[in-house]
Amino acid sequence: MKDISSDEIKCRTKNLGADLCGIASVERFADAPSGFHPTDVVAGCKSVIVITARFPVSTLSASSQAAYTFVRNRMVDKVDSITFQVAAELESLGSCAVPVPSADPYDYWDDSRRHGQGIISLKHAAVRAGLGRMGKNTLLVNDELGNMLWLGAILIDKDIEPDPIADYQTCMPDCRICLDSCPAKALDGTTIEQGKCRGVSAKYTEGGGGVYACNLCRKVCPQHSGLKKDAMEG
Ligand code: B12
Repeated sequence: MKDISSDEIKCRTKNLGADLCGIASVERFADAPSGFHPTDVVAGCKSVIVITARFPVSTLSASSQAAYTFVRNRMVDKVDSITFQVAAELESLGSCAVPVPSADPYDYWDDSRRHGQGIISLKHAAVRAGLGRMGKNTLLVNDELGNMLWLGAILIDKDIEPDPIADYQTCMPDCRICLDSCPAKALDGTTIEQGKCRGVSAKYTEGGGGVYACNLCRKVCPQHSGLKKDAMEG
């Protein structure tokens, strides 16, 4: 099999609709919790390819939670189609390449805490692939796209040139706007209490189906659609 380069992978993901693609070597996941390390999912994993697509910002201005949910669901389809397609192509070139679901399904669920965990955490993977830093709202913040992005990843058994880790500052040191705006008080600046968040954000009705009823922690962020460079320097 011929070696596949980082540039070829990035070009292919972008042709299929990704806005950004970064690569992390598996060594960067040494601090991942047991059960959620890339090699717990694919024993021979050597690199994690992380992609992101821009989440249309206009949807934040809609008063309809169904409109936001519709866009969110289309983002799941878009990103999952890209990782599914690229993983299949990498496999046909001789790799073991496994796409990570960008939302559900996932295996781990603790009913008592209403706490779920993706097969790997995509935001931690994105940090390790140089795509941004974690904000106080526990979301990934990218300098160009802010937190308005949707992540996907492929676990692959090949060494691919990794990208440098992002070194920009995201949240302003004294900013608490996401923490104070959370109607469930689910955020503490580093983690989220999922049961509290789900209590206000996950709504299901027999007629209307499932709706994401809250997205305030991403909407109120002054950096939600990209870093305001002047503010960060001042
Ligand atoms: C379960 C889940 C949720 C849960 C928990 C969210 C969370 N912050 O973890 C709930 C229902 C609350 C949720 C809500 C939302 N979600 Co959500 N969600 C997921 C999902 C499917 C899994 C996330 C996960 O595993 N969390 C559990 C872990 C990370 O947290 P934990 O148990 O506290 O883990 C601790 C340790 O175990 C450790 N850890 C865990 N893994 C690793 C790995 C390494 C390397 C290290 C060092 C440490 C470490 O760190 C944690 C803190 O100590 C991901 C998709 C994915 N596969 O990643 C999307 C995802 C995180 N969600 C996303 C989004 C957009 C949302 C919402 C905005 C949706 C909405 N309502 O509009 C809200 C935002 C709420 C918020 N502020 O987080 C996006 C985030 C994009 C971004 N910019 O970061 C993701 C990545 C989906 C995607 N494909 O883009 N979500």
